[in-house]
Amino acid sequence: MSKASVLLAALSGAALVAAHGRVHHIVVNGVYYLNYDPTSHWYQTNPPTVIGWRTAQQDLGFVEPNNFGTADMICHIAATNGGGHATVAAGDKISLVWDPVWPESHIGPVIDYLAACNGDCETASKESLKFFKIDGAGYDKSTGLWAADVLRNNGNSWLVQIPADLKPGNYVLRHEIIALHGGPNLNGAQAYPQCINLKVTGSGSNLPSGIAGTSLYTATDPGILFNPYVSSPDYPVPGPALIAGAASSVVQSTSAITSTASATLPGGGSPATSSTAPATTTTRSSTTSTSTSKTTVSSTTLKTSTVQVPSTTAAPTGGASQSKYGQCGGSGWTGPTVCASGSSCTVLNPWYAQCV
Ligand SMILES: [Cu+2]
Repeated sequence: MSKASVLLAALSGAALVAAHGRVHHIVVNGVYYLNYDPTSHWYQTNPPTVIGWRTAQQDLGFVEPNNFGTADMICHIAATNGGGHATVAAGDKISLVWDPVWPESHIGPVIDYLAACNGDCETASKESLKFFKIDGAGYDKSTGLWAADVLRNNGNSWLVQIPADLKPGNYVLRHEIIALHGGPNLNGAQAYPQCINLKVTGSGSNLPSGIAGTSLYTATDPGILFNPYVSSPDYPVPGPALIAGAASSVVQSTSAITSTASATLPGGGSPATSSTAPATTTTRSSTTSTSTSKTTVSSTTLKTSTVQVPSTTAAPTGGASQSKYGQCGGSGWTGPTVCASGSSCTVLNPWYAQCV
């Protein structure tokens, strides 16, 4: 391999890492919990024990509709149980903070599910989890915003409320953005599910019934195979109905961080190692401090960022042309770059060009 092709390979790898996104951390009542980080933990010999499920999606990518019926749809690609959990009270609101900033082009819904683990979520079989929908926001005609826009405008975070009457116990929170920029085409939508282990406390008795993660959606659901490029779209949020009493979302706000915590192990202990800080490419740090009447707590949160280096778009392989609203370019794209008549290839961002 020449030096130039080695460099190109390295650059395209960097671009893949920079694309899309994942939940970087959550904030519960001011307490910061690191989530699983596929861009760094995957490569570490002793990654920190975190509340999030480990996945094989190091490129921060997505599950495509062709795979909606497979186990990859439950908690993302080749997911395995998170090693610990966070404790929340029924009725608490949890802030799920994404990184990097969600791309403006990736319009779509934000949806949250819970599933009871019937034991420790750290060892539950993902195939046995039965998910029920606790919120699901799509397109808001009054504001002209998609839920993904609201998320980005809300400090790149989404606020989820645990039902106040939920039966105490261990639950997997399945949080998801579905990007619809390719939605007009079959298999064009992109699901970004993220799973986090929660121990829910309280005195409620409500345990809604749910369905398997492999049964949430199909590739041809009206909210999956959907053209968002119309004015004021009538968008049906896909998946099962919301549980009784649930709203499409709570009013969004961000959550100040007042302290950090490690994931709690099954049985209540703390992880032996304390390497909770994000590793590798830490380029910026910010210190937040919050005063209360009793005490002053300060904590330092580290934000990872990755240099975004899009690679050049590969040349088309043949005479095939892309249909309107289909992808026609972007980093790593090897499909058609010529658009069907009546549309032209428009670059939305370094990772995505579309026939519009
Ligand atoms: Cu993307």
